[in-house]
Amino acid sequence: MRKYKNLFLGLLGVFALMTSCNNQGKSSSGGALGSNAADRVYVGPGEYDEFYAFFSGGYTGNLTVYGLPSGRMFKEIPVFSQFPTNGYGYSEETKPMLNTSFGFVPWDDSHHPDISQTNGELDGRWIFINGNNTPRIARIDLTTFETAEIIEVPNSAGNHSSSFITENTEYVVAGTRFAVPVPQRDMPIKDYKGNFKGALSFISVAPETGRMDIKFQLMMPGFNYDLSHPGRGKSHGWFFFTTYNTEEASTLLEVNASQNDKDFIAAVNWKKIEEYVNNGGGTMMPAEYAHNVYDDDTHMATSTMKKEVLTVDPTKVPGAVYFLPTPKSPHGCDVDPSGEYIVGNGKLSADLTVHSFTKMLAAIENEKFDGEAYGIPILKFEDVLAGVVSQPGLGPLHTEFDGKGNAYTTFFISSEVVKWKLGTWEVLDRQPSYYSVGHGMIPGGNSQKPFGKYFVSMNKITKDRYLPVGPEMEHSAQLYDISGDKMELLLDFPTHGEPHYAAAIPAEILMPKVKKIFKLSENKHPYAAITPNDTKLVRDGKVVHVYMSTIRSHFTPDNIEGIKVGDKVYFHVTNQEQDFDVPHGFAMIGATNAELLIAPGQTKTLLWEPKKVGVWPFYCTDFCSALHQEMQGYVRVSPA
Ligand code: CUK
Ligand code: CUA
Repeated sequence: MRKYKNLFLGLLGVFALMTSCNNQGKSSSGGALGSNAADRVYVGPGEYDEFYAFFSGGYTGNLTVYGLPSGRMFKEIPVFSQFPTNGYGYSEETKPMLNTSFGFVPWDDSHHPDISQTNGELDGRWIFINGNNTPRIARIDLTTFETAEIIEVPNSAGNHSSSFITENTEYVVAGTRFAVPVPQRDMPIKDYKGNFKGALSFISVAPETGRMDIKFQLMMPGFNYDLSHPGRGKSHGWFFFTTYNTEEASTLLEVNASQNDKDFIAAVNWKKIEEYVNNGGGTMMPAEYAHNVYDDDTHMATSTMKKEVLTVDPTKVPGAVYFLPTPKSPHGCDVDPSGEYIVGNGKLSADLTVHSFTKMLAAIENEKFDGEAYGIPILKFEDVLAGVVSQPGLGPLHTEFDGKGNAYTTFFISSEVVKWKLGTWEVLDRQPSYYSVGHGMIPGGNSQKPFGKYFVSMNKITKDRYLPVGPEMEHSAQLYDISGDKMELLLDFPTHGEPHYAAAIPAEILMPKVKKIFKLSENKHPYAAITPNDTKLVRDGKVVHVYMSTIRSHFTPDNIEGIKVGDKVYFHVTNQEQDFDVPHGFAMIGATNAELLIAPGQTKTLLWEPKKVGVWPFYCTDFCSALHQEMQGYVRVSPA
């Protein structure tokens, strides 16, 4: 333990040194800039990028869309956070998306996007992302780039080892970072050990609709489940989770946690558990969680509160769960495209540990056990080990694969990306990252078929890379060309929020699926104004519904009378345009929510509660035509 402590302090020292070195004023481009870098990232006016890249927004709670190789940002997709730009989470239609068992939670911390797959290859139907803080998983529809569904994950806290998907998108998997009492109750924190649980949730995804449902929760010992990855190919049917704090300390000061020389990678045979629950296994337990679904036809979200969840005790399903000892607080848990290698990045270890799936099966078969933890067999380290990448850098976090037999691991502390060979474990190349890289990403790197042309590093520290903008900077990504033997740095570009992870897909797969308008004729919104005759004002007590239409360059109706102080006025605005990229906005003076941005064919609703007598204007916020400034109207508000 003392030895280990010294290593830890040593790592911190190196980190301090590194950051202080980087602090010496303006850097150059930072070493090996690829030749013709500008040409290789330049996407000319009117040209398209080769890849769509989706970056998690971290503490923005959202997801941003970039083009690669240009590094241009195309969109921010609101997911877990209210978004004034288009009224998400403010409009009546989208508010239910942010319901949880804790009430309305209009913010989260999103970490890991993952794109849906068919037969282990990216299919571009949906992208999933986790809400880390108030545990939730979201599904974004990649035909509309809108959040289609959010499911809360009960019995969890710090939904971090999420949201990774199996190779046919059978499941999106969520693992709890914080172990908690299950069910939640008032108990002494010091009694954590042996009493808290770590829920690993297997959320089924309906093949056609994508609809999510918690199939079962595996109630694991109270470790911290940090990251996860599905098996693929030969290991399809298994899921792997890194753990830390297997000491189960309630305070993670270094003296308490990290005592164990090795933590675990938990290997879960989900197919076996699926069979067990399909045959009536498991225990239904009370659990409140919200399930929110956005309907593209009505353009409305509904929120349902669920009351129970199926839980599984891993010791009741023999052969379903094993622990693979892995040195020192492994963070990333990455499975190579063949499904054979499971890379455990022990962030406090000097080496990279790679386990073999084949050897794991043999060790299970031959009962090569090294004791057990809470009834779960621990496999012998030597019997599952495929190899070790020896001292490649400091602070390994995450590994990606190029599909050509190479792996790329990010090193937070030594601030670099290291390329090494699967099977021989030799280091082939290294490039610095500026600075302190977290995840890396290769398009399709989470699938059986990566597109190993680019590697993107997502860096935590941006100082001295861009014009300073005060003490707070956006994070930064760097694009490397990895098509040759050596990685070549091509480009820096700022990202938005904290992009923990990203996922990318070739534009040629996704672009043909993208919707350009919503068909007005298919608009099933109950308050839609599809034809000019549908616009009207309907009063029901103090509630007023305004069925309003908007089309260049007019709102109908645009002079509204008969409204009184204290009314609740719902403006249901239908955009009757049927041309690509002609949205209209709607903003009302004194509205305490936000504006609306209404896509062609869509209906959105703003609630306005007038407080003052007078004649009050509204207008279109999106410059839509030469007569944009003429898109305006008045509401007369009379005394109550
Ligand atoms: S991550 Cu979430 S703490 Cu290494 Cu996947 Cu950044
Ligand atoms: Cu409609 Cu501006």
